[in-house]
Amino acid sequence: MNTEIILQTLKNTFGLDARSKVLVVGLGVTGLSVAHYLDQLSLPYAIVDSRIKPALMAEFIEQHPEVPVFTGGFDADAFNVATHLIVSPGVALDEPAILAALARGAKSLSDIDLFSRSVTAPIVAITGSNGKSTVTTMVGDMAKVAGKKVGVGGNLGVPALDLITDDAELYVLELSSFQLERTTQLYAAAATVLNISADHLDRHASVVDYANQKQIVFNGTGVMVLNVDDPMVDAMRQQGLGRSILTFGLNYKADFYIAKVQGGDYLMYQDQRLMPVADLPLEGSHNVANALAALALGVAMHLDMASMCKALREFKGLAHRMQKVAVIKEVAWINDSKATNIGACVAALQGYTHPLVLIAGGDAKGADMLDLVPAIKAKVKSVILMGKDAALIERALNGCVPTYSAANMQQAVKIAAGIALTGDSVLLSPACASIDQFRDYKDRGEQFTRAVLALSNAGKDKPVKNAHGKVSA
Ligand code: UMA
Ligand code: ADP
Repeated sequence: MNTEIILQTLKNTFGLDARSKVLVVGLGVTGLSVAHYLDQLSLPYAIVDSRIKPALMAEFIEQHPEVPVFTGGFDADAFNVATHLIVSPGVALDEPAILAALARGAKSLSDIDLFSRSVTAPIVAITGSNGKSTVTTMVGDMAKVAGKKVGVGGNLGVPALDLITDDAELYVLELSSFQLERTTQLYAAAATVLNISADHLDRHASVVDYANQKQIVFNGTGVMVLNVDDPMVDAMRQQGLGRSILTFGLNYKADFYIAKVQGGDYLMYQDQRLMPVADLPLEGSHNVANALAALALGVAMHLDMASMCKALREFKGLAHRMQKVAVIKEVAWINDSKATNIGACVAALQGYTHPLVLIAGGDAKGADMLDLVPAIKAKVKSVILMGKDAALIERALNGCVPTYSAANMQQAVKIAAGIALTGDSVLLSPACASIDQFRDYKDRGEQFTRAVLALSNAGKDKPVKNAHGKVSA
């Protein structure tokens, strides 16, 4: 890191220097990465977290005994003196303490702002409701196969600021709507909104508001990659005045599309045949769309086509996304725990042509579960519901398929084992967030996997339905 240049840039861009009172809001992995970054620049700061004992606090205090840390609420005094707030994505920007500080003249910036103003290598930025992690990983793999030194992270896991290295030639960032809504300085060389479906409506006022936050990804100049199958994304071409456009689509002719050539389906770039769809190792048409998006971003960054196709052929897929856990007595058990919204669950269901038992439910995050009904009606023979908003889904389904309720994942798997017949699949694709019952989606997927692997013949007894279609297992 060239600290001198970065310090100058921070001063010019944000008015931030050693005299500023910087308040890092949230002591999670983002807050820690910001702290580490400020340490490297010898800029002072304080940290605030509304939890009494954030998980990373002990480690932080041990390493930074001199840094003021306020926990157990948003300390008014800390906010009153702050000139700059660096707010973690999980903290809502309409927290009263934050609004008061901004009204008093404090500036708000994000870890992504700091990152973008500190690196010289180009940034590929990927957002959307679903497929972000998959496409981010695909583009990262493509760059690696092409021999580039690439940093891959953001919402995917490793915070952007922790990716900074002097020899990086490219950064590939997955960005959430929360990260984008607080970012003004991204300037990505290539950017995409993969798709828009209702998500995080507990934090955004409406789908339109959520889509508006997503299109912040296109600020600046470079290439914008647009999904022509998605009307809300396609409409964003009007916003990207400073950007050239590359398009992808499964249903319409785009720059990157699918064509039948001599009886086989091919991934195409304009008139160029790239590779057979059958060579893609991932299931589901949504993953074909993801591959097209990744190719478009790679072309925007001038990666060579042979390396990109090789990376796609070798792509293993990510855990908890349509992951086959086991086949037991000719029933396939699929872990799609990362389906935390309706769009992801619908995409999963669309890929099926044989009978399906679905395990769904959790925290709906304000989404309208009626949007789930047509796909369930078309593809699913029974639904096992669990979690905080199970009743919302049950009400939306209104008896169009049999439903069962489960108190926990072990029970859900046991019920599914009792219902599924030879040739069926059992799919965990909850359409909801996991936090009401699990640590996170990984914990949910792991509990599912453990329960499936522990299935015994004794656990496969048929469940008994009561008069309301509920089951006692
Ligand atoms: N906190 C408060 N007050 C609040 C909310 C949170 O003090 O009102 C504190 C918590 O006590 C905790 C800290 O903030 O100590 C956590 O901060 P955070 O929630 O912003 O989470 P991080 O650990 O910094 O992780 C974040 C992303 N988390 C969220 O956006 C919720 C991670 O995405 C991301 O990987 C990481 O930054 C690195 O960029 C996770 C996620 O669930 C995977 N993202 C959502 C999604 O994909 O749907 C958006
Ligand atoms: P994100 O990072 O946006 O959450 P992931 O790649 O982690 O995306 O996938 C999350 C969920 O969305 C998984 O259930 C996956 O099967 C599904 N999914 C992946 N790509 C798409 C897509 N293009 N459209 C709809 N659903 C998708």
